[in-house]
Amino acid sequence: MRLLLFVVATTLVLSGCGDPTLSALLPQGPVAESQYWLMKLSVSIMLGVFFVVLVIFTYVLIRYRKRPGQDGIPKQVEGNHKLEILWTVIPFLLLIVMAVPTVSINFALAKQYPKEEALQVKVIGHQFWWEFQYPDLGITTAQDLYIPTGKKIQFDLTSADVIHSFWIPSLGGKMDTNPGLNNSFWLQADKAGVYKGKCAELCGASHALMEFKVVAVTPDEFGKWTNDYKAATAAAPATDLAKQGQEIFQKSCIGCHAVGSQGGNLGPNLTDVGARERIAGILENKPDQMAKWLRDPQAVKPGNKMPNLNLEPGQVDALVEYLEGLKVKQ
Ligand SMILES: [Cu+2]
Repeated sequence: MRLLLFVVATTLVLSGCGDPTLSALLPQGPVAESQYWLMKLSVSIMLGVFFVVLVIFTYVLIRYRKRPGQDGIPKQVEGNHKLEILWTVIPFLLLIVMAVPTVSINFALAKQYPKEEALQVKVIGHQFWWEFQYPDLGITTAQDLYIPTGKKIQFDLTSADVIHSFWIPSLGGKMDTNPGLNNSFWLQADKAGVYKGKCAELCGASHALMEFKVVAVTPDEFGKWTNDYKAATAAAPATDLAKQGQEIFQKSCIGCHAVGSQGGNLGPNLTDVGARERIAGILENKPDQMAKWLRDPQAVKPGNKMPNLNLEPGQVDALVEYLEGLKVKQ
């Protein structure tokens, strides 16, 4: 009865793991699919071996148990040639069955695609946010990674400070971003949608808050997004309050944050911050949440590099108005 309860409870808990935007067990692209296939192959082989051993073990326990009236130790057997060959050959074959697809898939996933065949994206991990550069498109953005569906994305990954790990579970396995080193791999999303990304390497106080989103759109929409993104850099603030916000931004924020190509690169590029899925990767993108972030960034994401600017309430309102207005048309 207890066992049954345990099984039911575990099933219920695990059924919560089926989020197609965040699960390696619900693959959404070819890389994730081949990795999932490898997982299934090795788990099936392991389970097969486990059950065969269990059955033989149980059979031997029962068949050769000590019976009433039996005295002394049983006949001792050693050096069975046939058995020894059998239990050497079977694991060897099983390892080959696992090794051949594992090695060939590994090589296929490590292939580097040139820009004719794949969209090139440079990923830079920062404490605690992600920078994305599209060198061939002249676009630098952060936190929301736009990609076209059905196309390979070739990543070049590095870090600006400590080791992070770039992970989009539903699109494929993770890859470390190391300071001073460049790693590369490719991923692809088959269906349009928003996939969740995580940092998978403990990198400081707000490691668990270092989230990002992958926004996969059709190739047409992606083309439109790139054009809009470039146009958005020139857009003027829509209201007087936003204009005030822009002035504050250009005095206090531009040393670290860029809009378009104007500004520093210590903090996230904010060209389309008003259109992003989240603020700082974790807060809902709403004016009150943006204000909460601006009033005290350290309270939201401890240890991040943005200082508390001690803004007056009026300045916060103006900045919120300006920043929420930074969008690319969709
Ligand atoms: Cu990290």
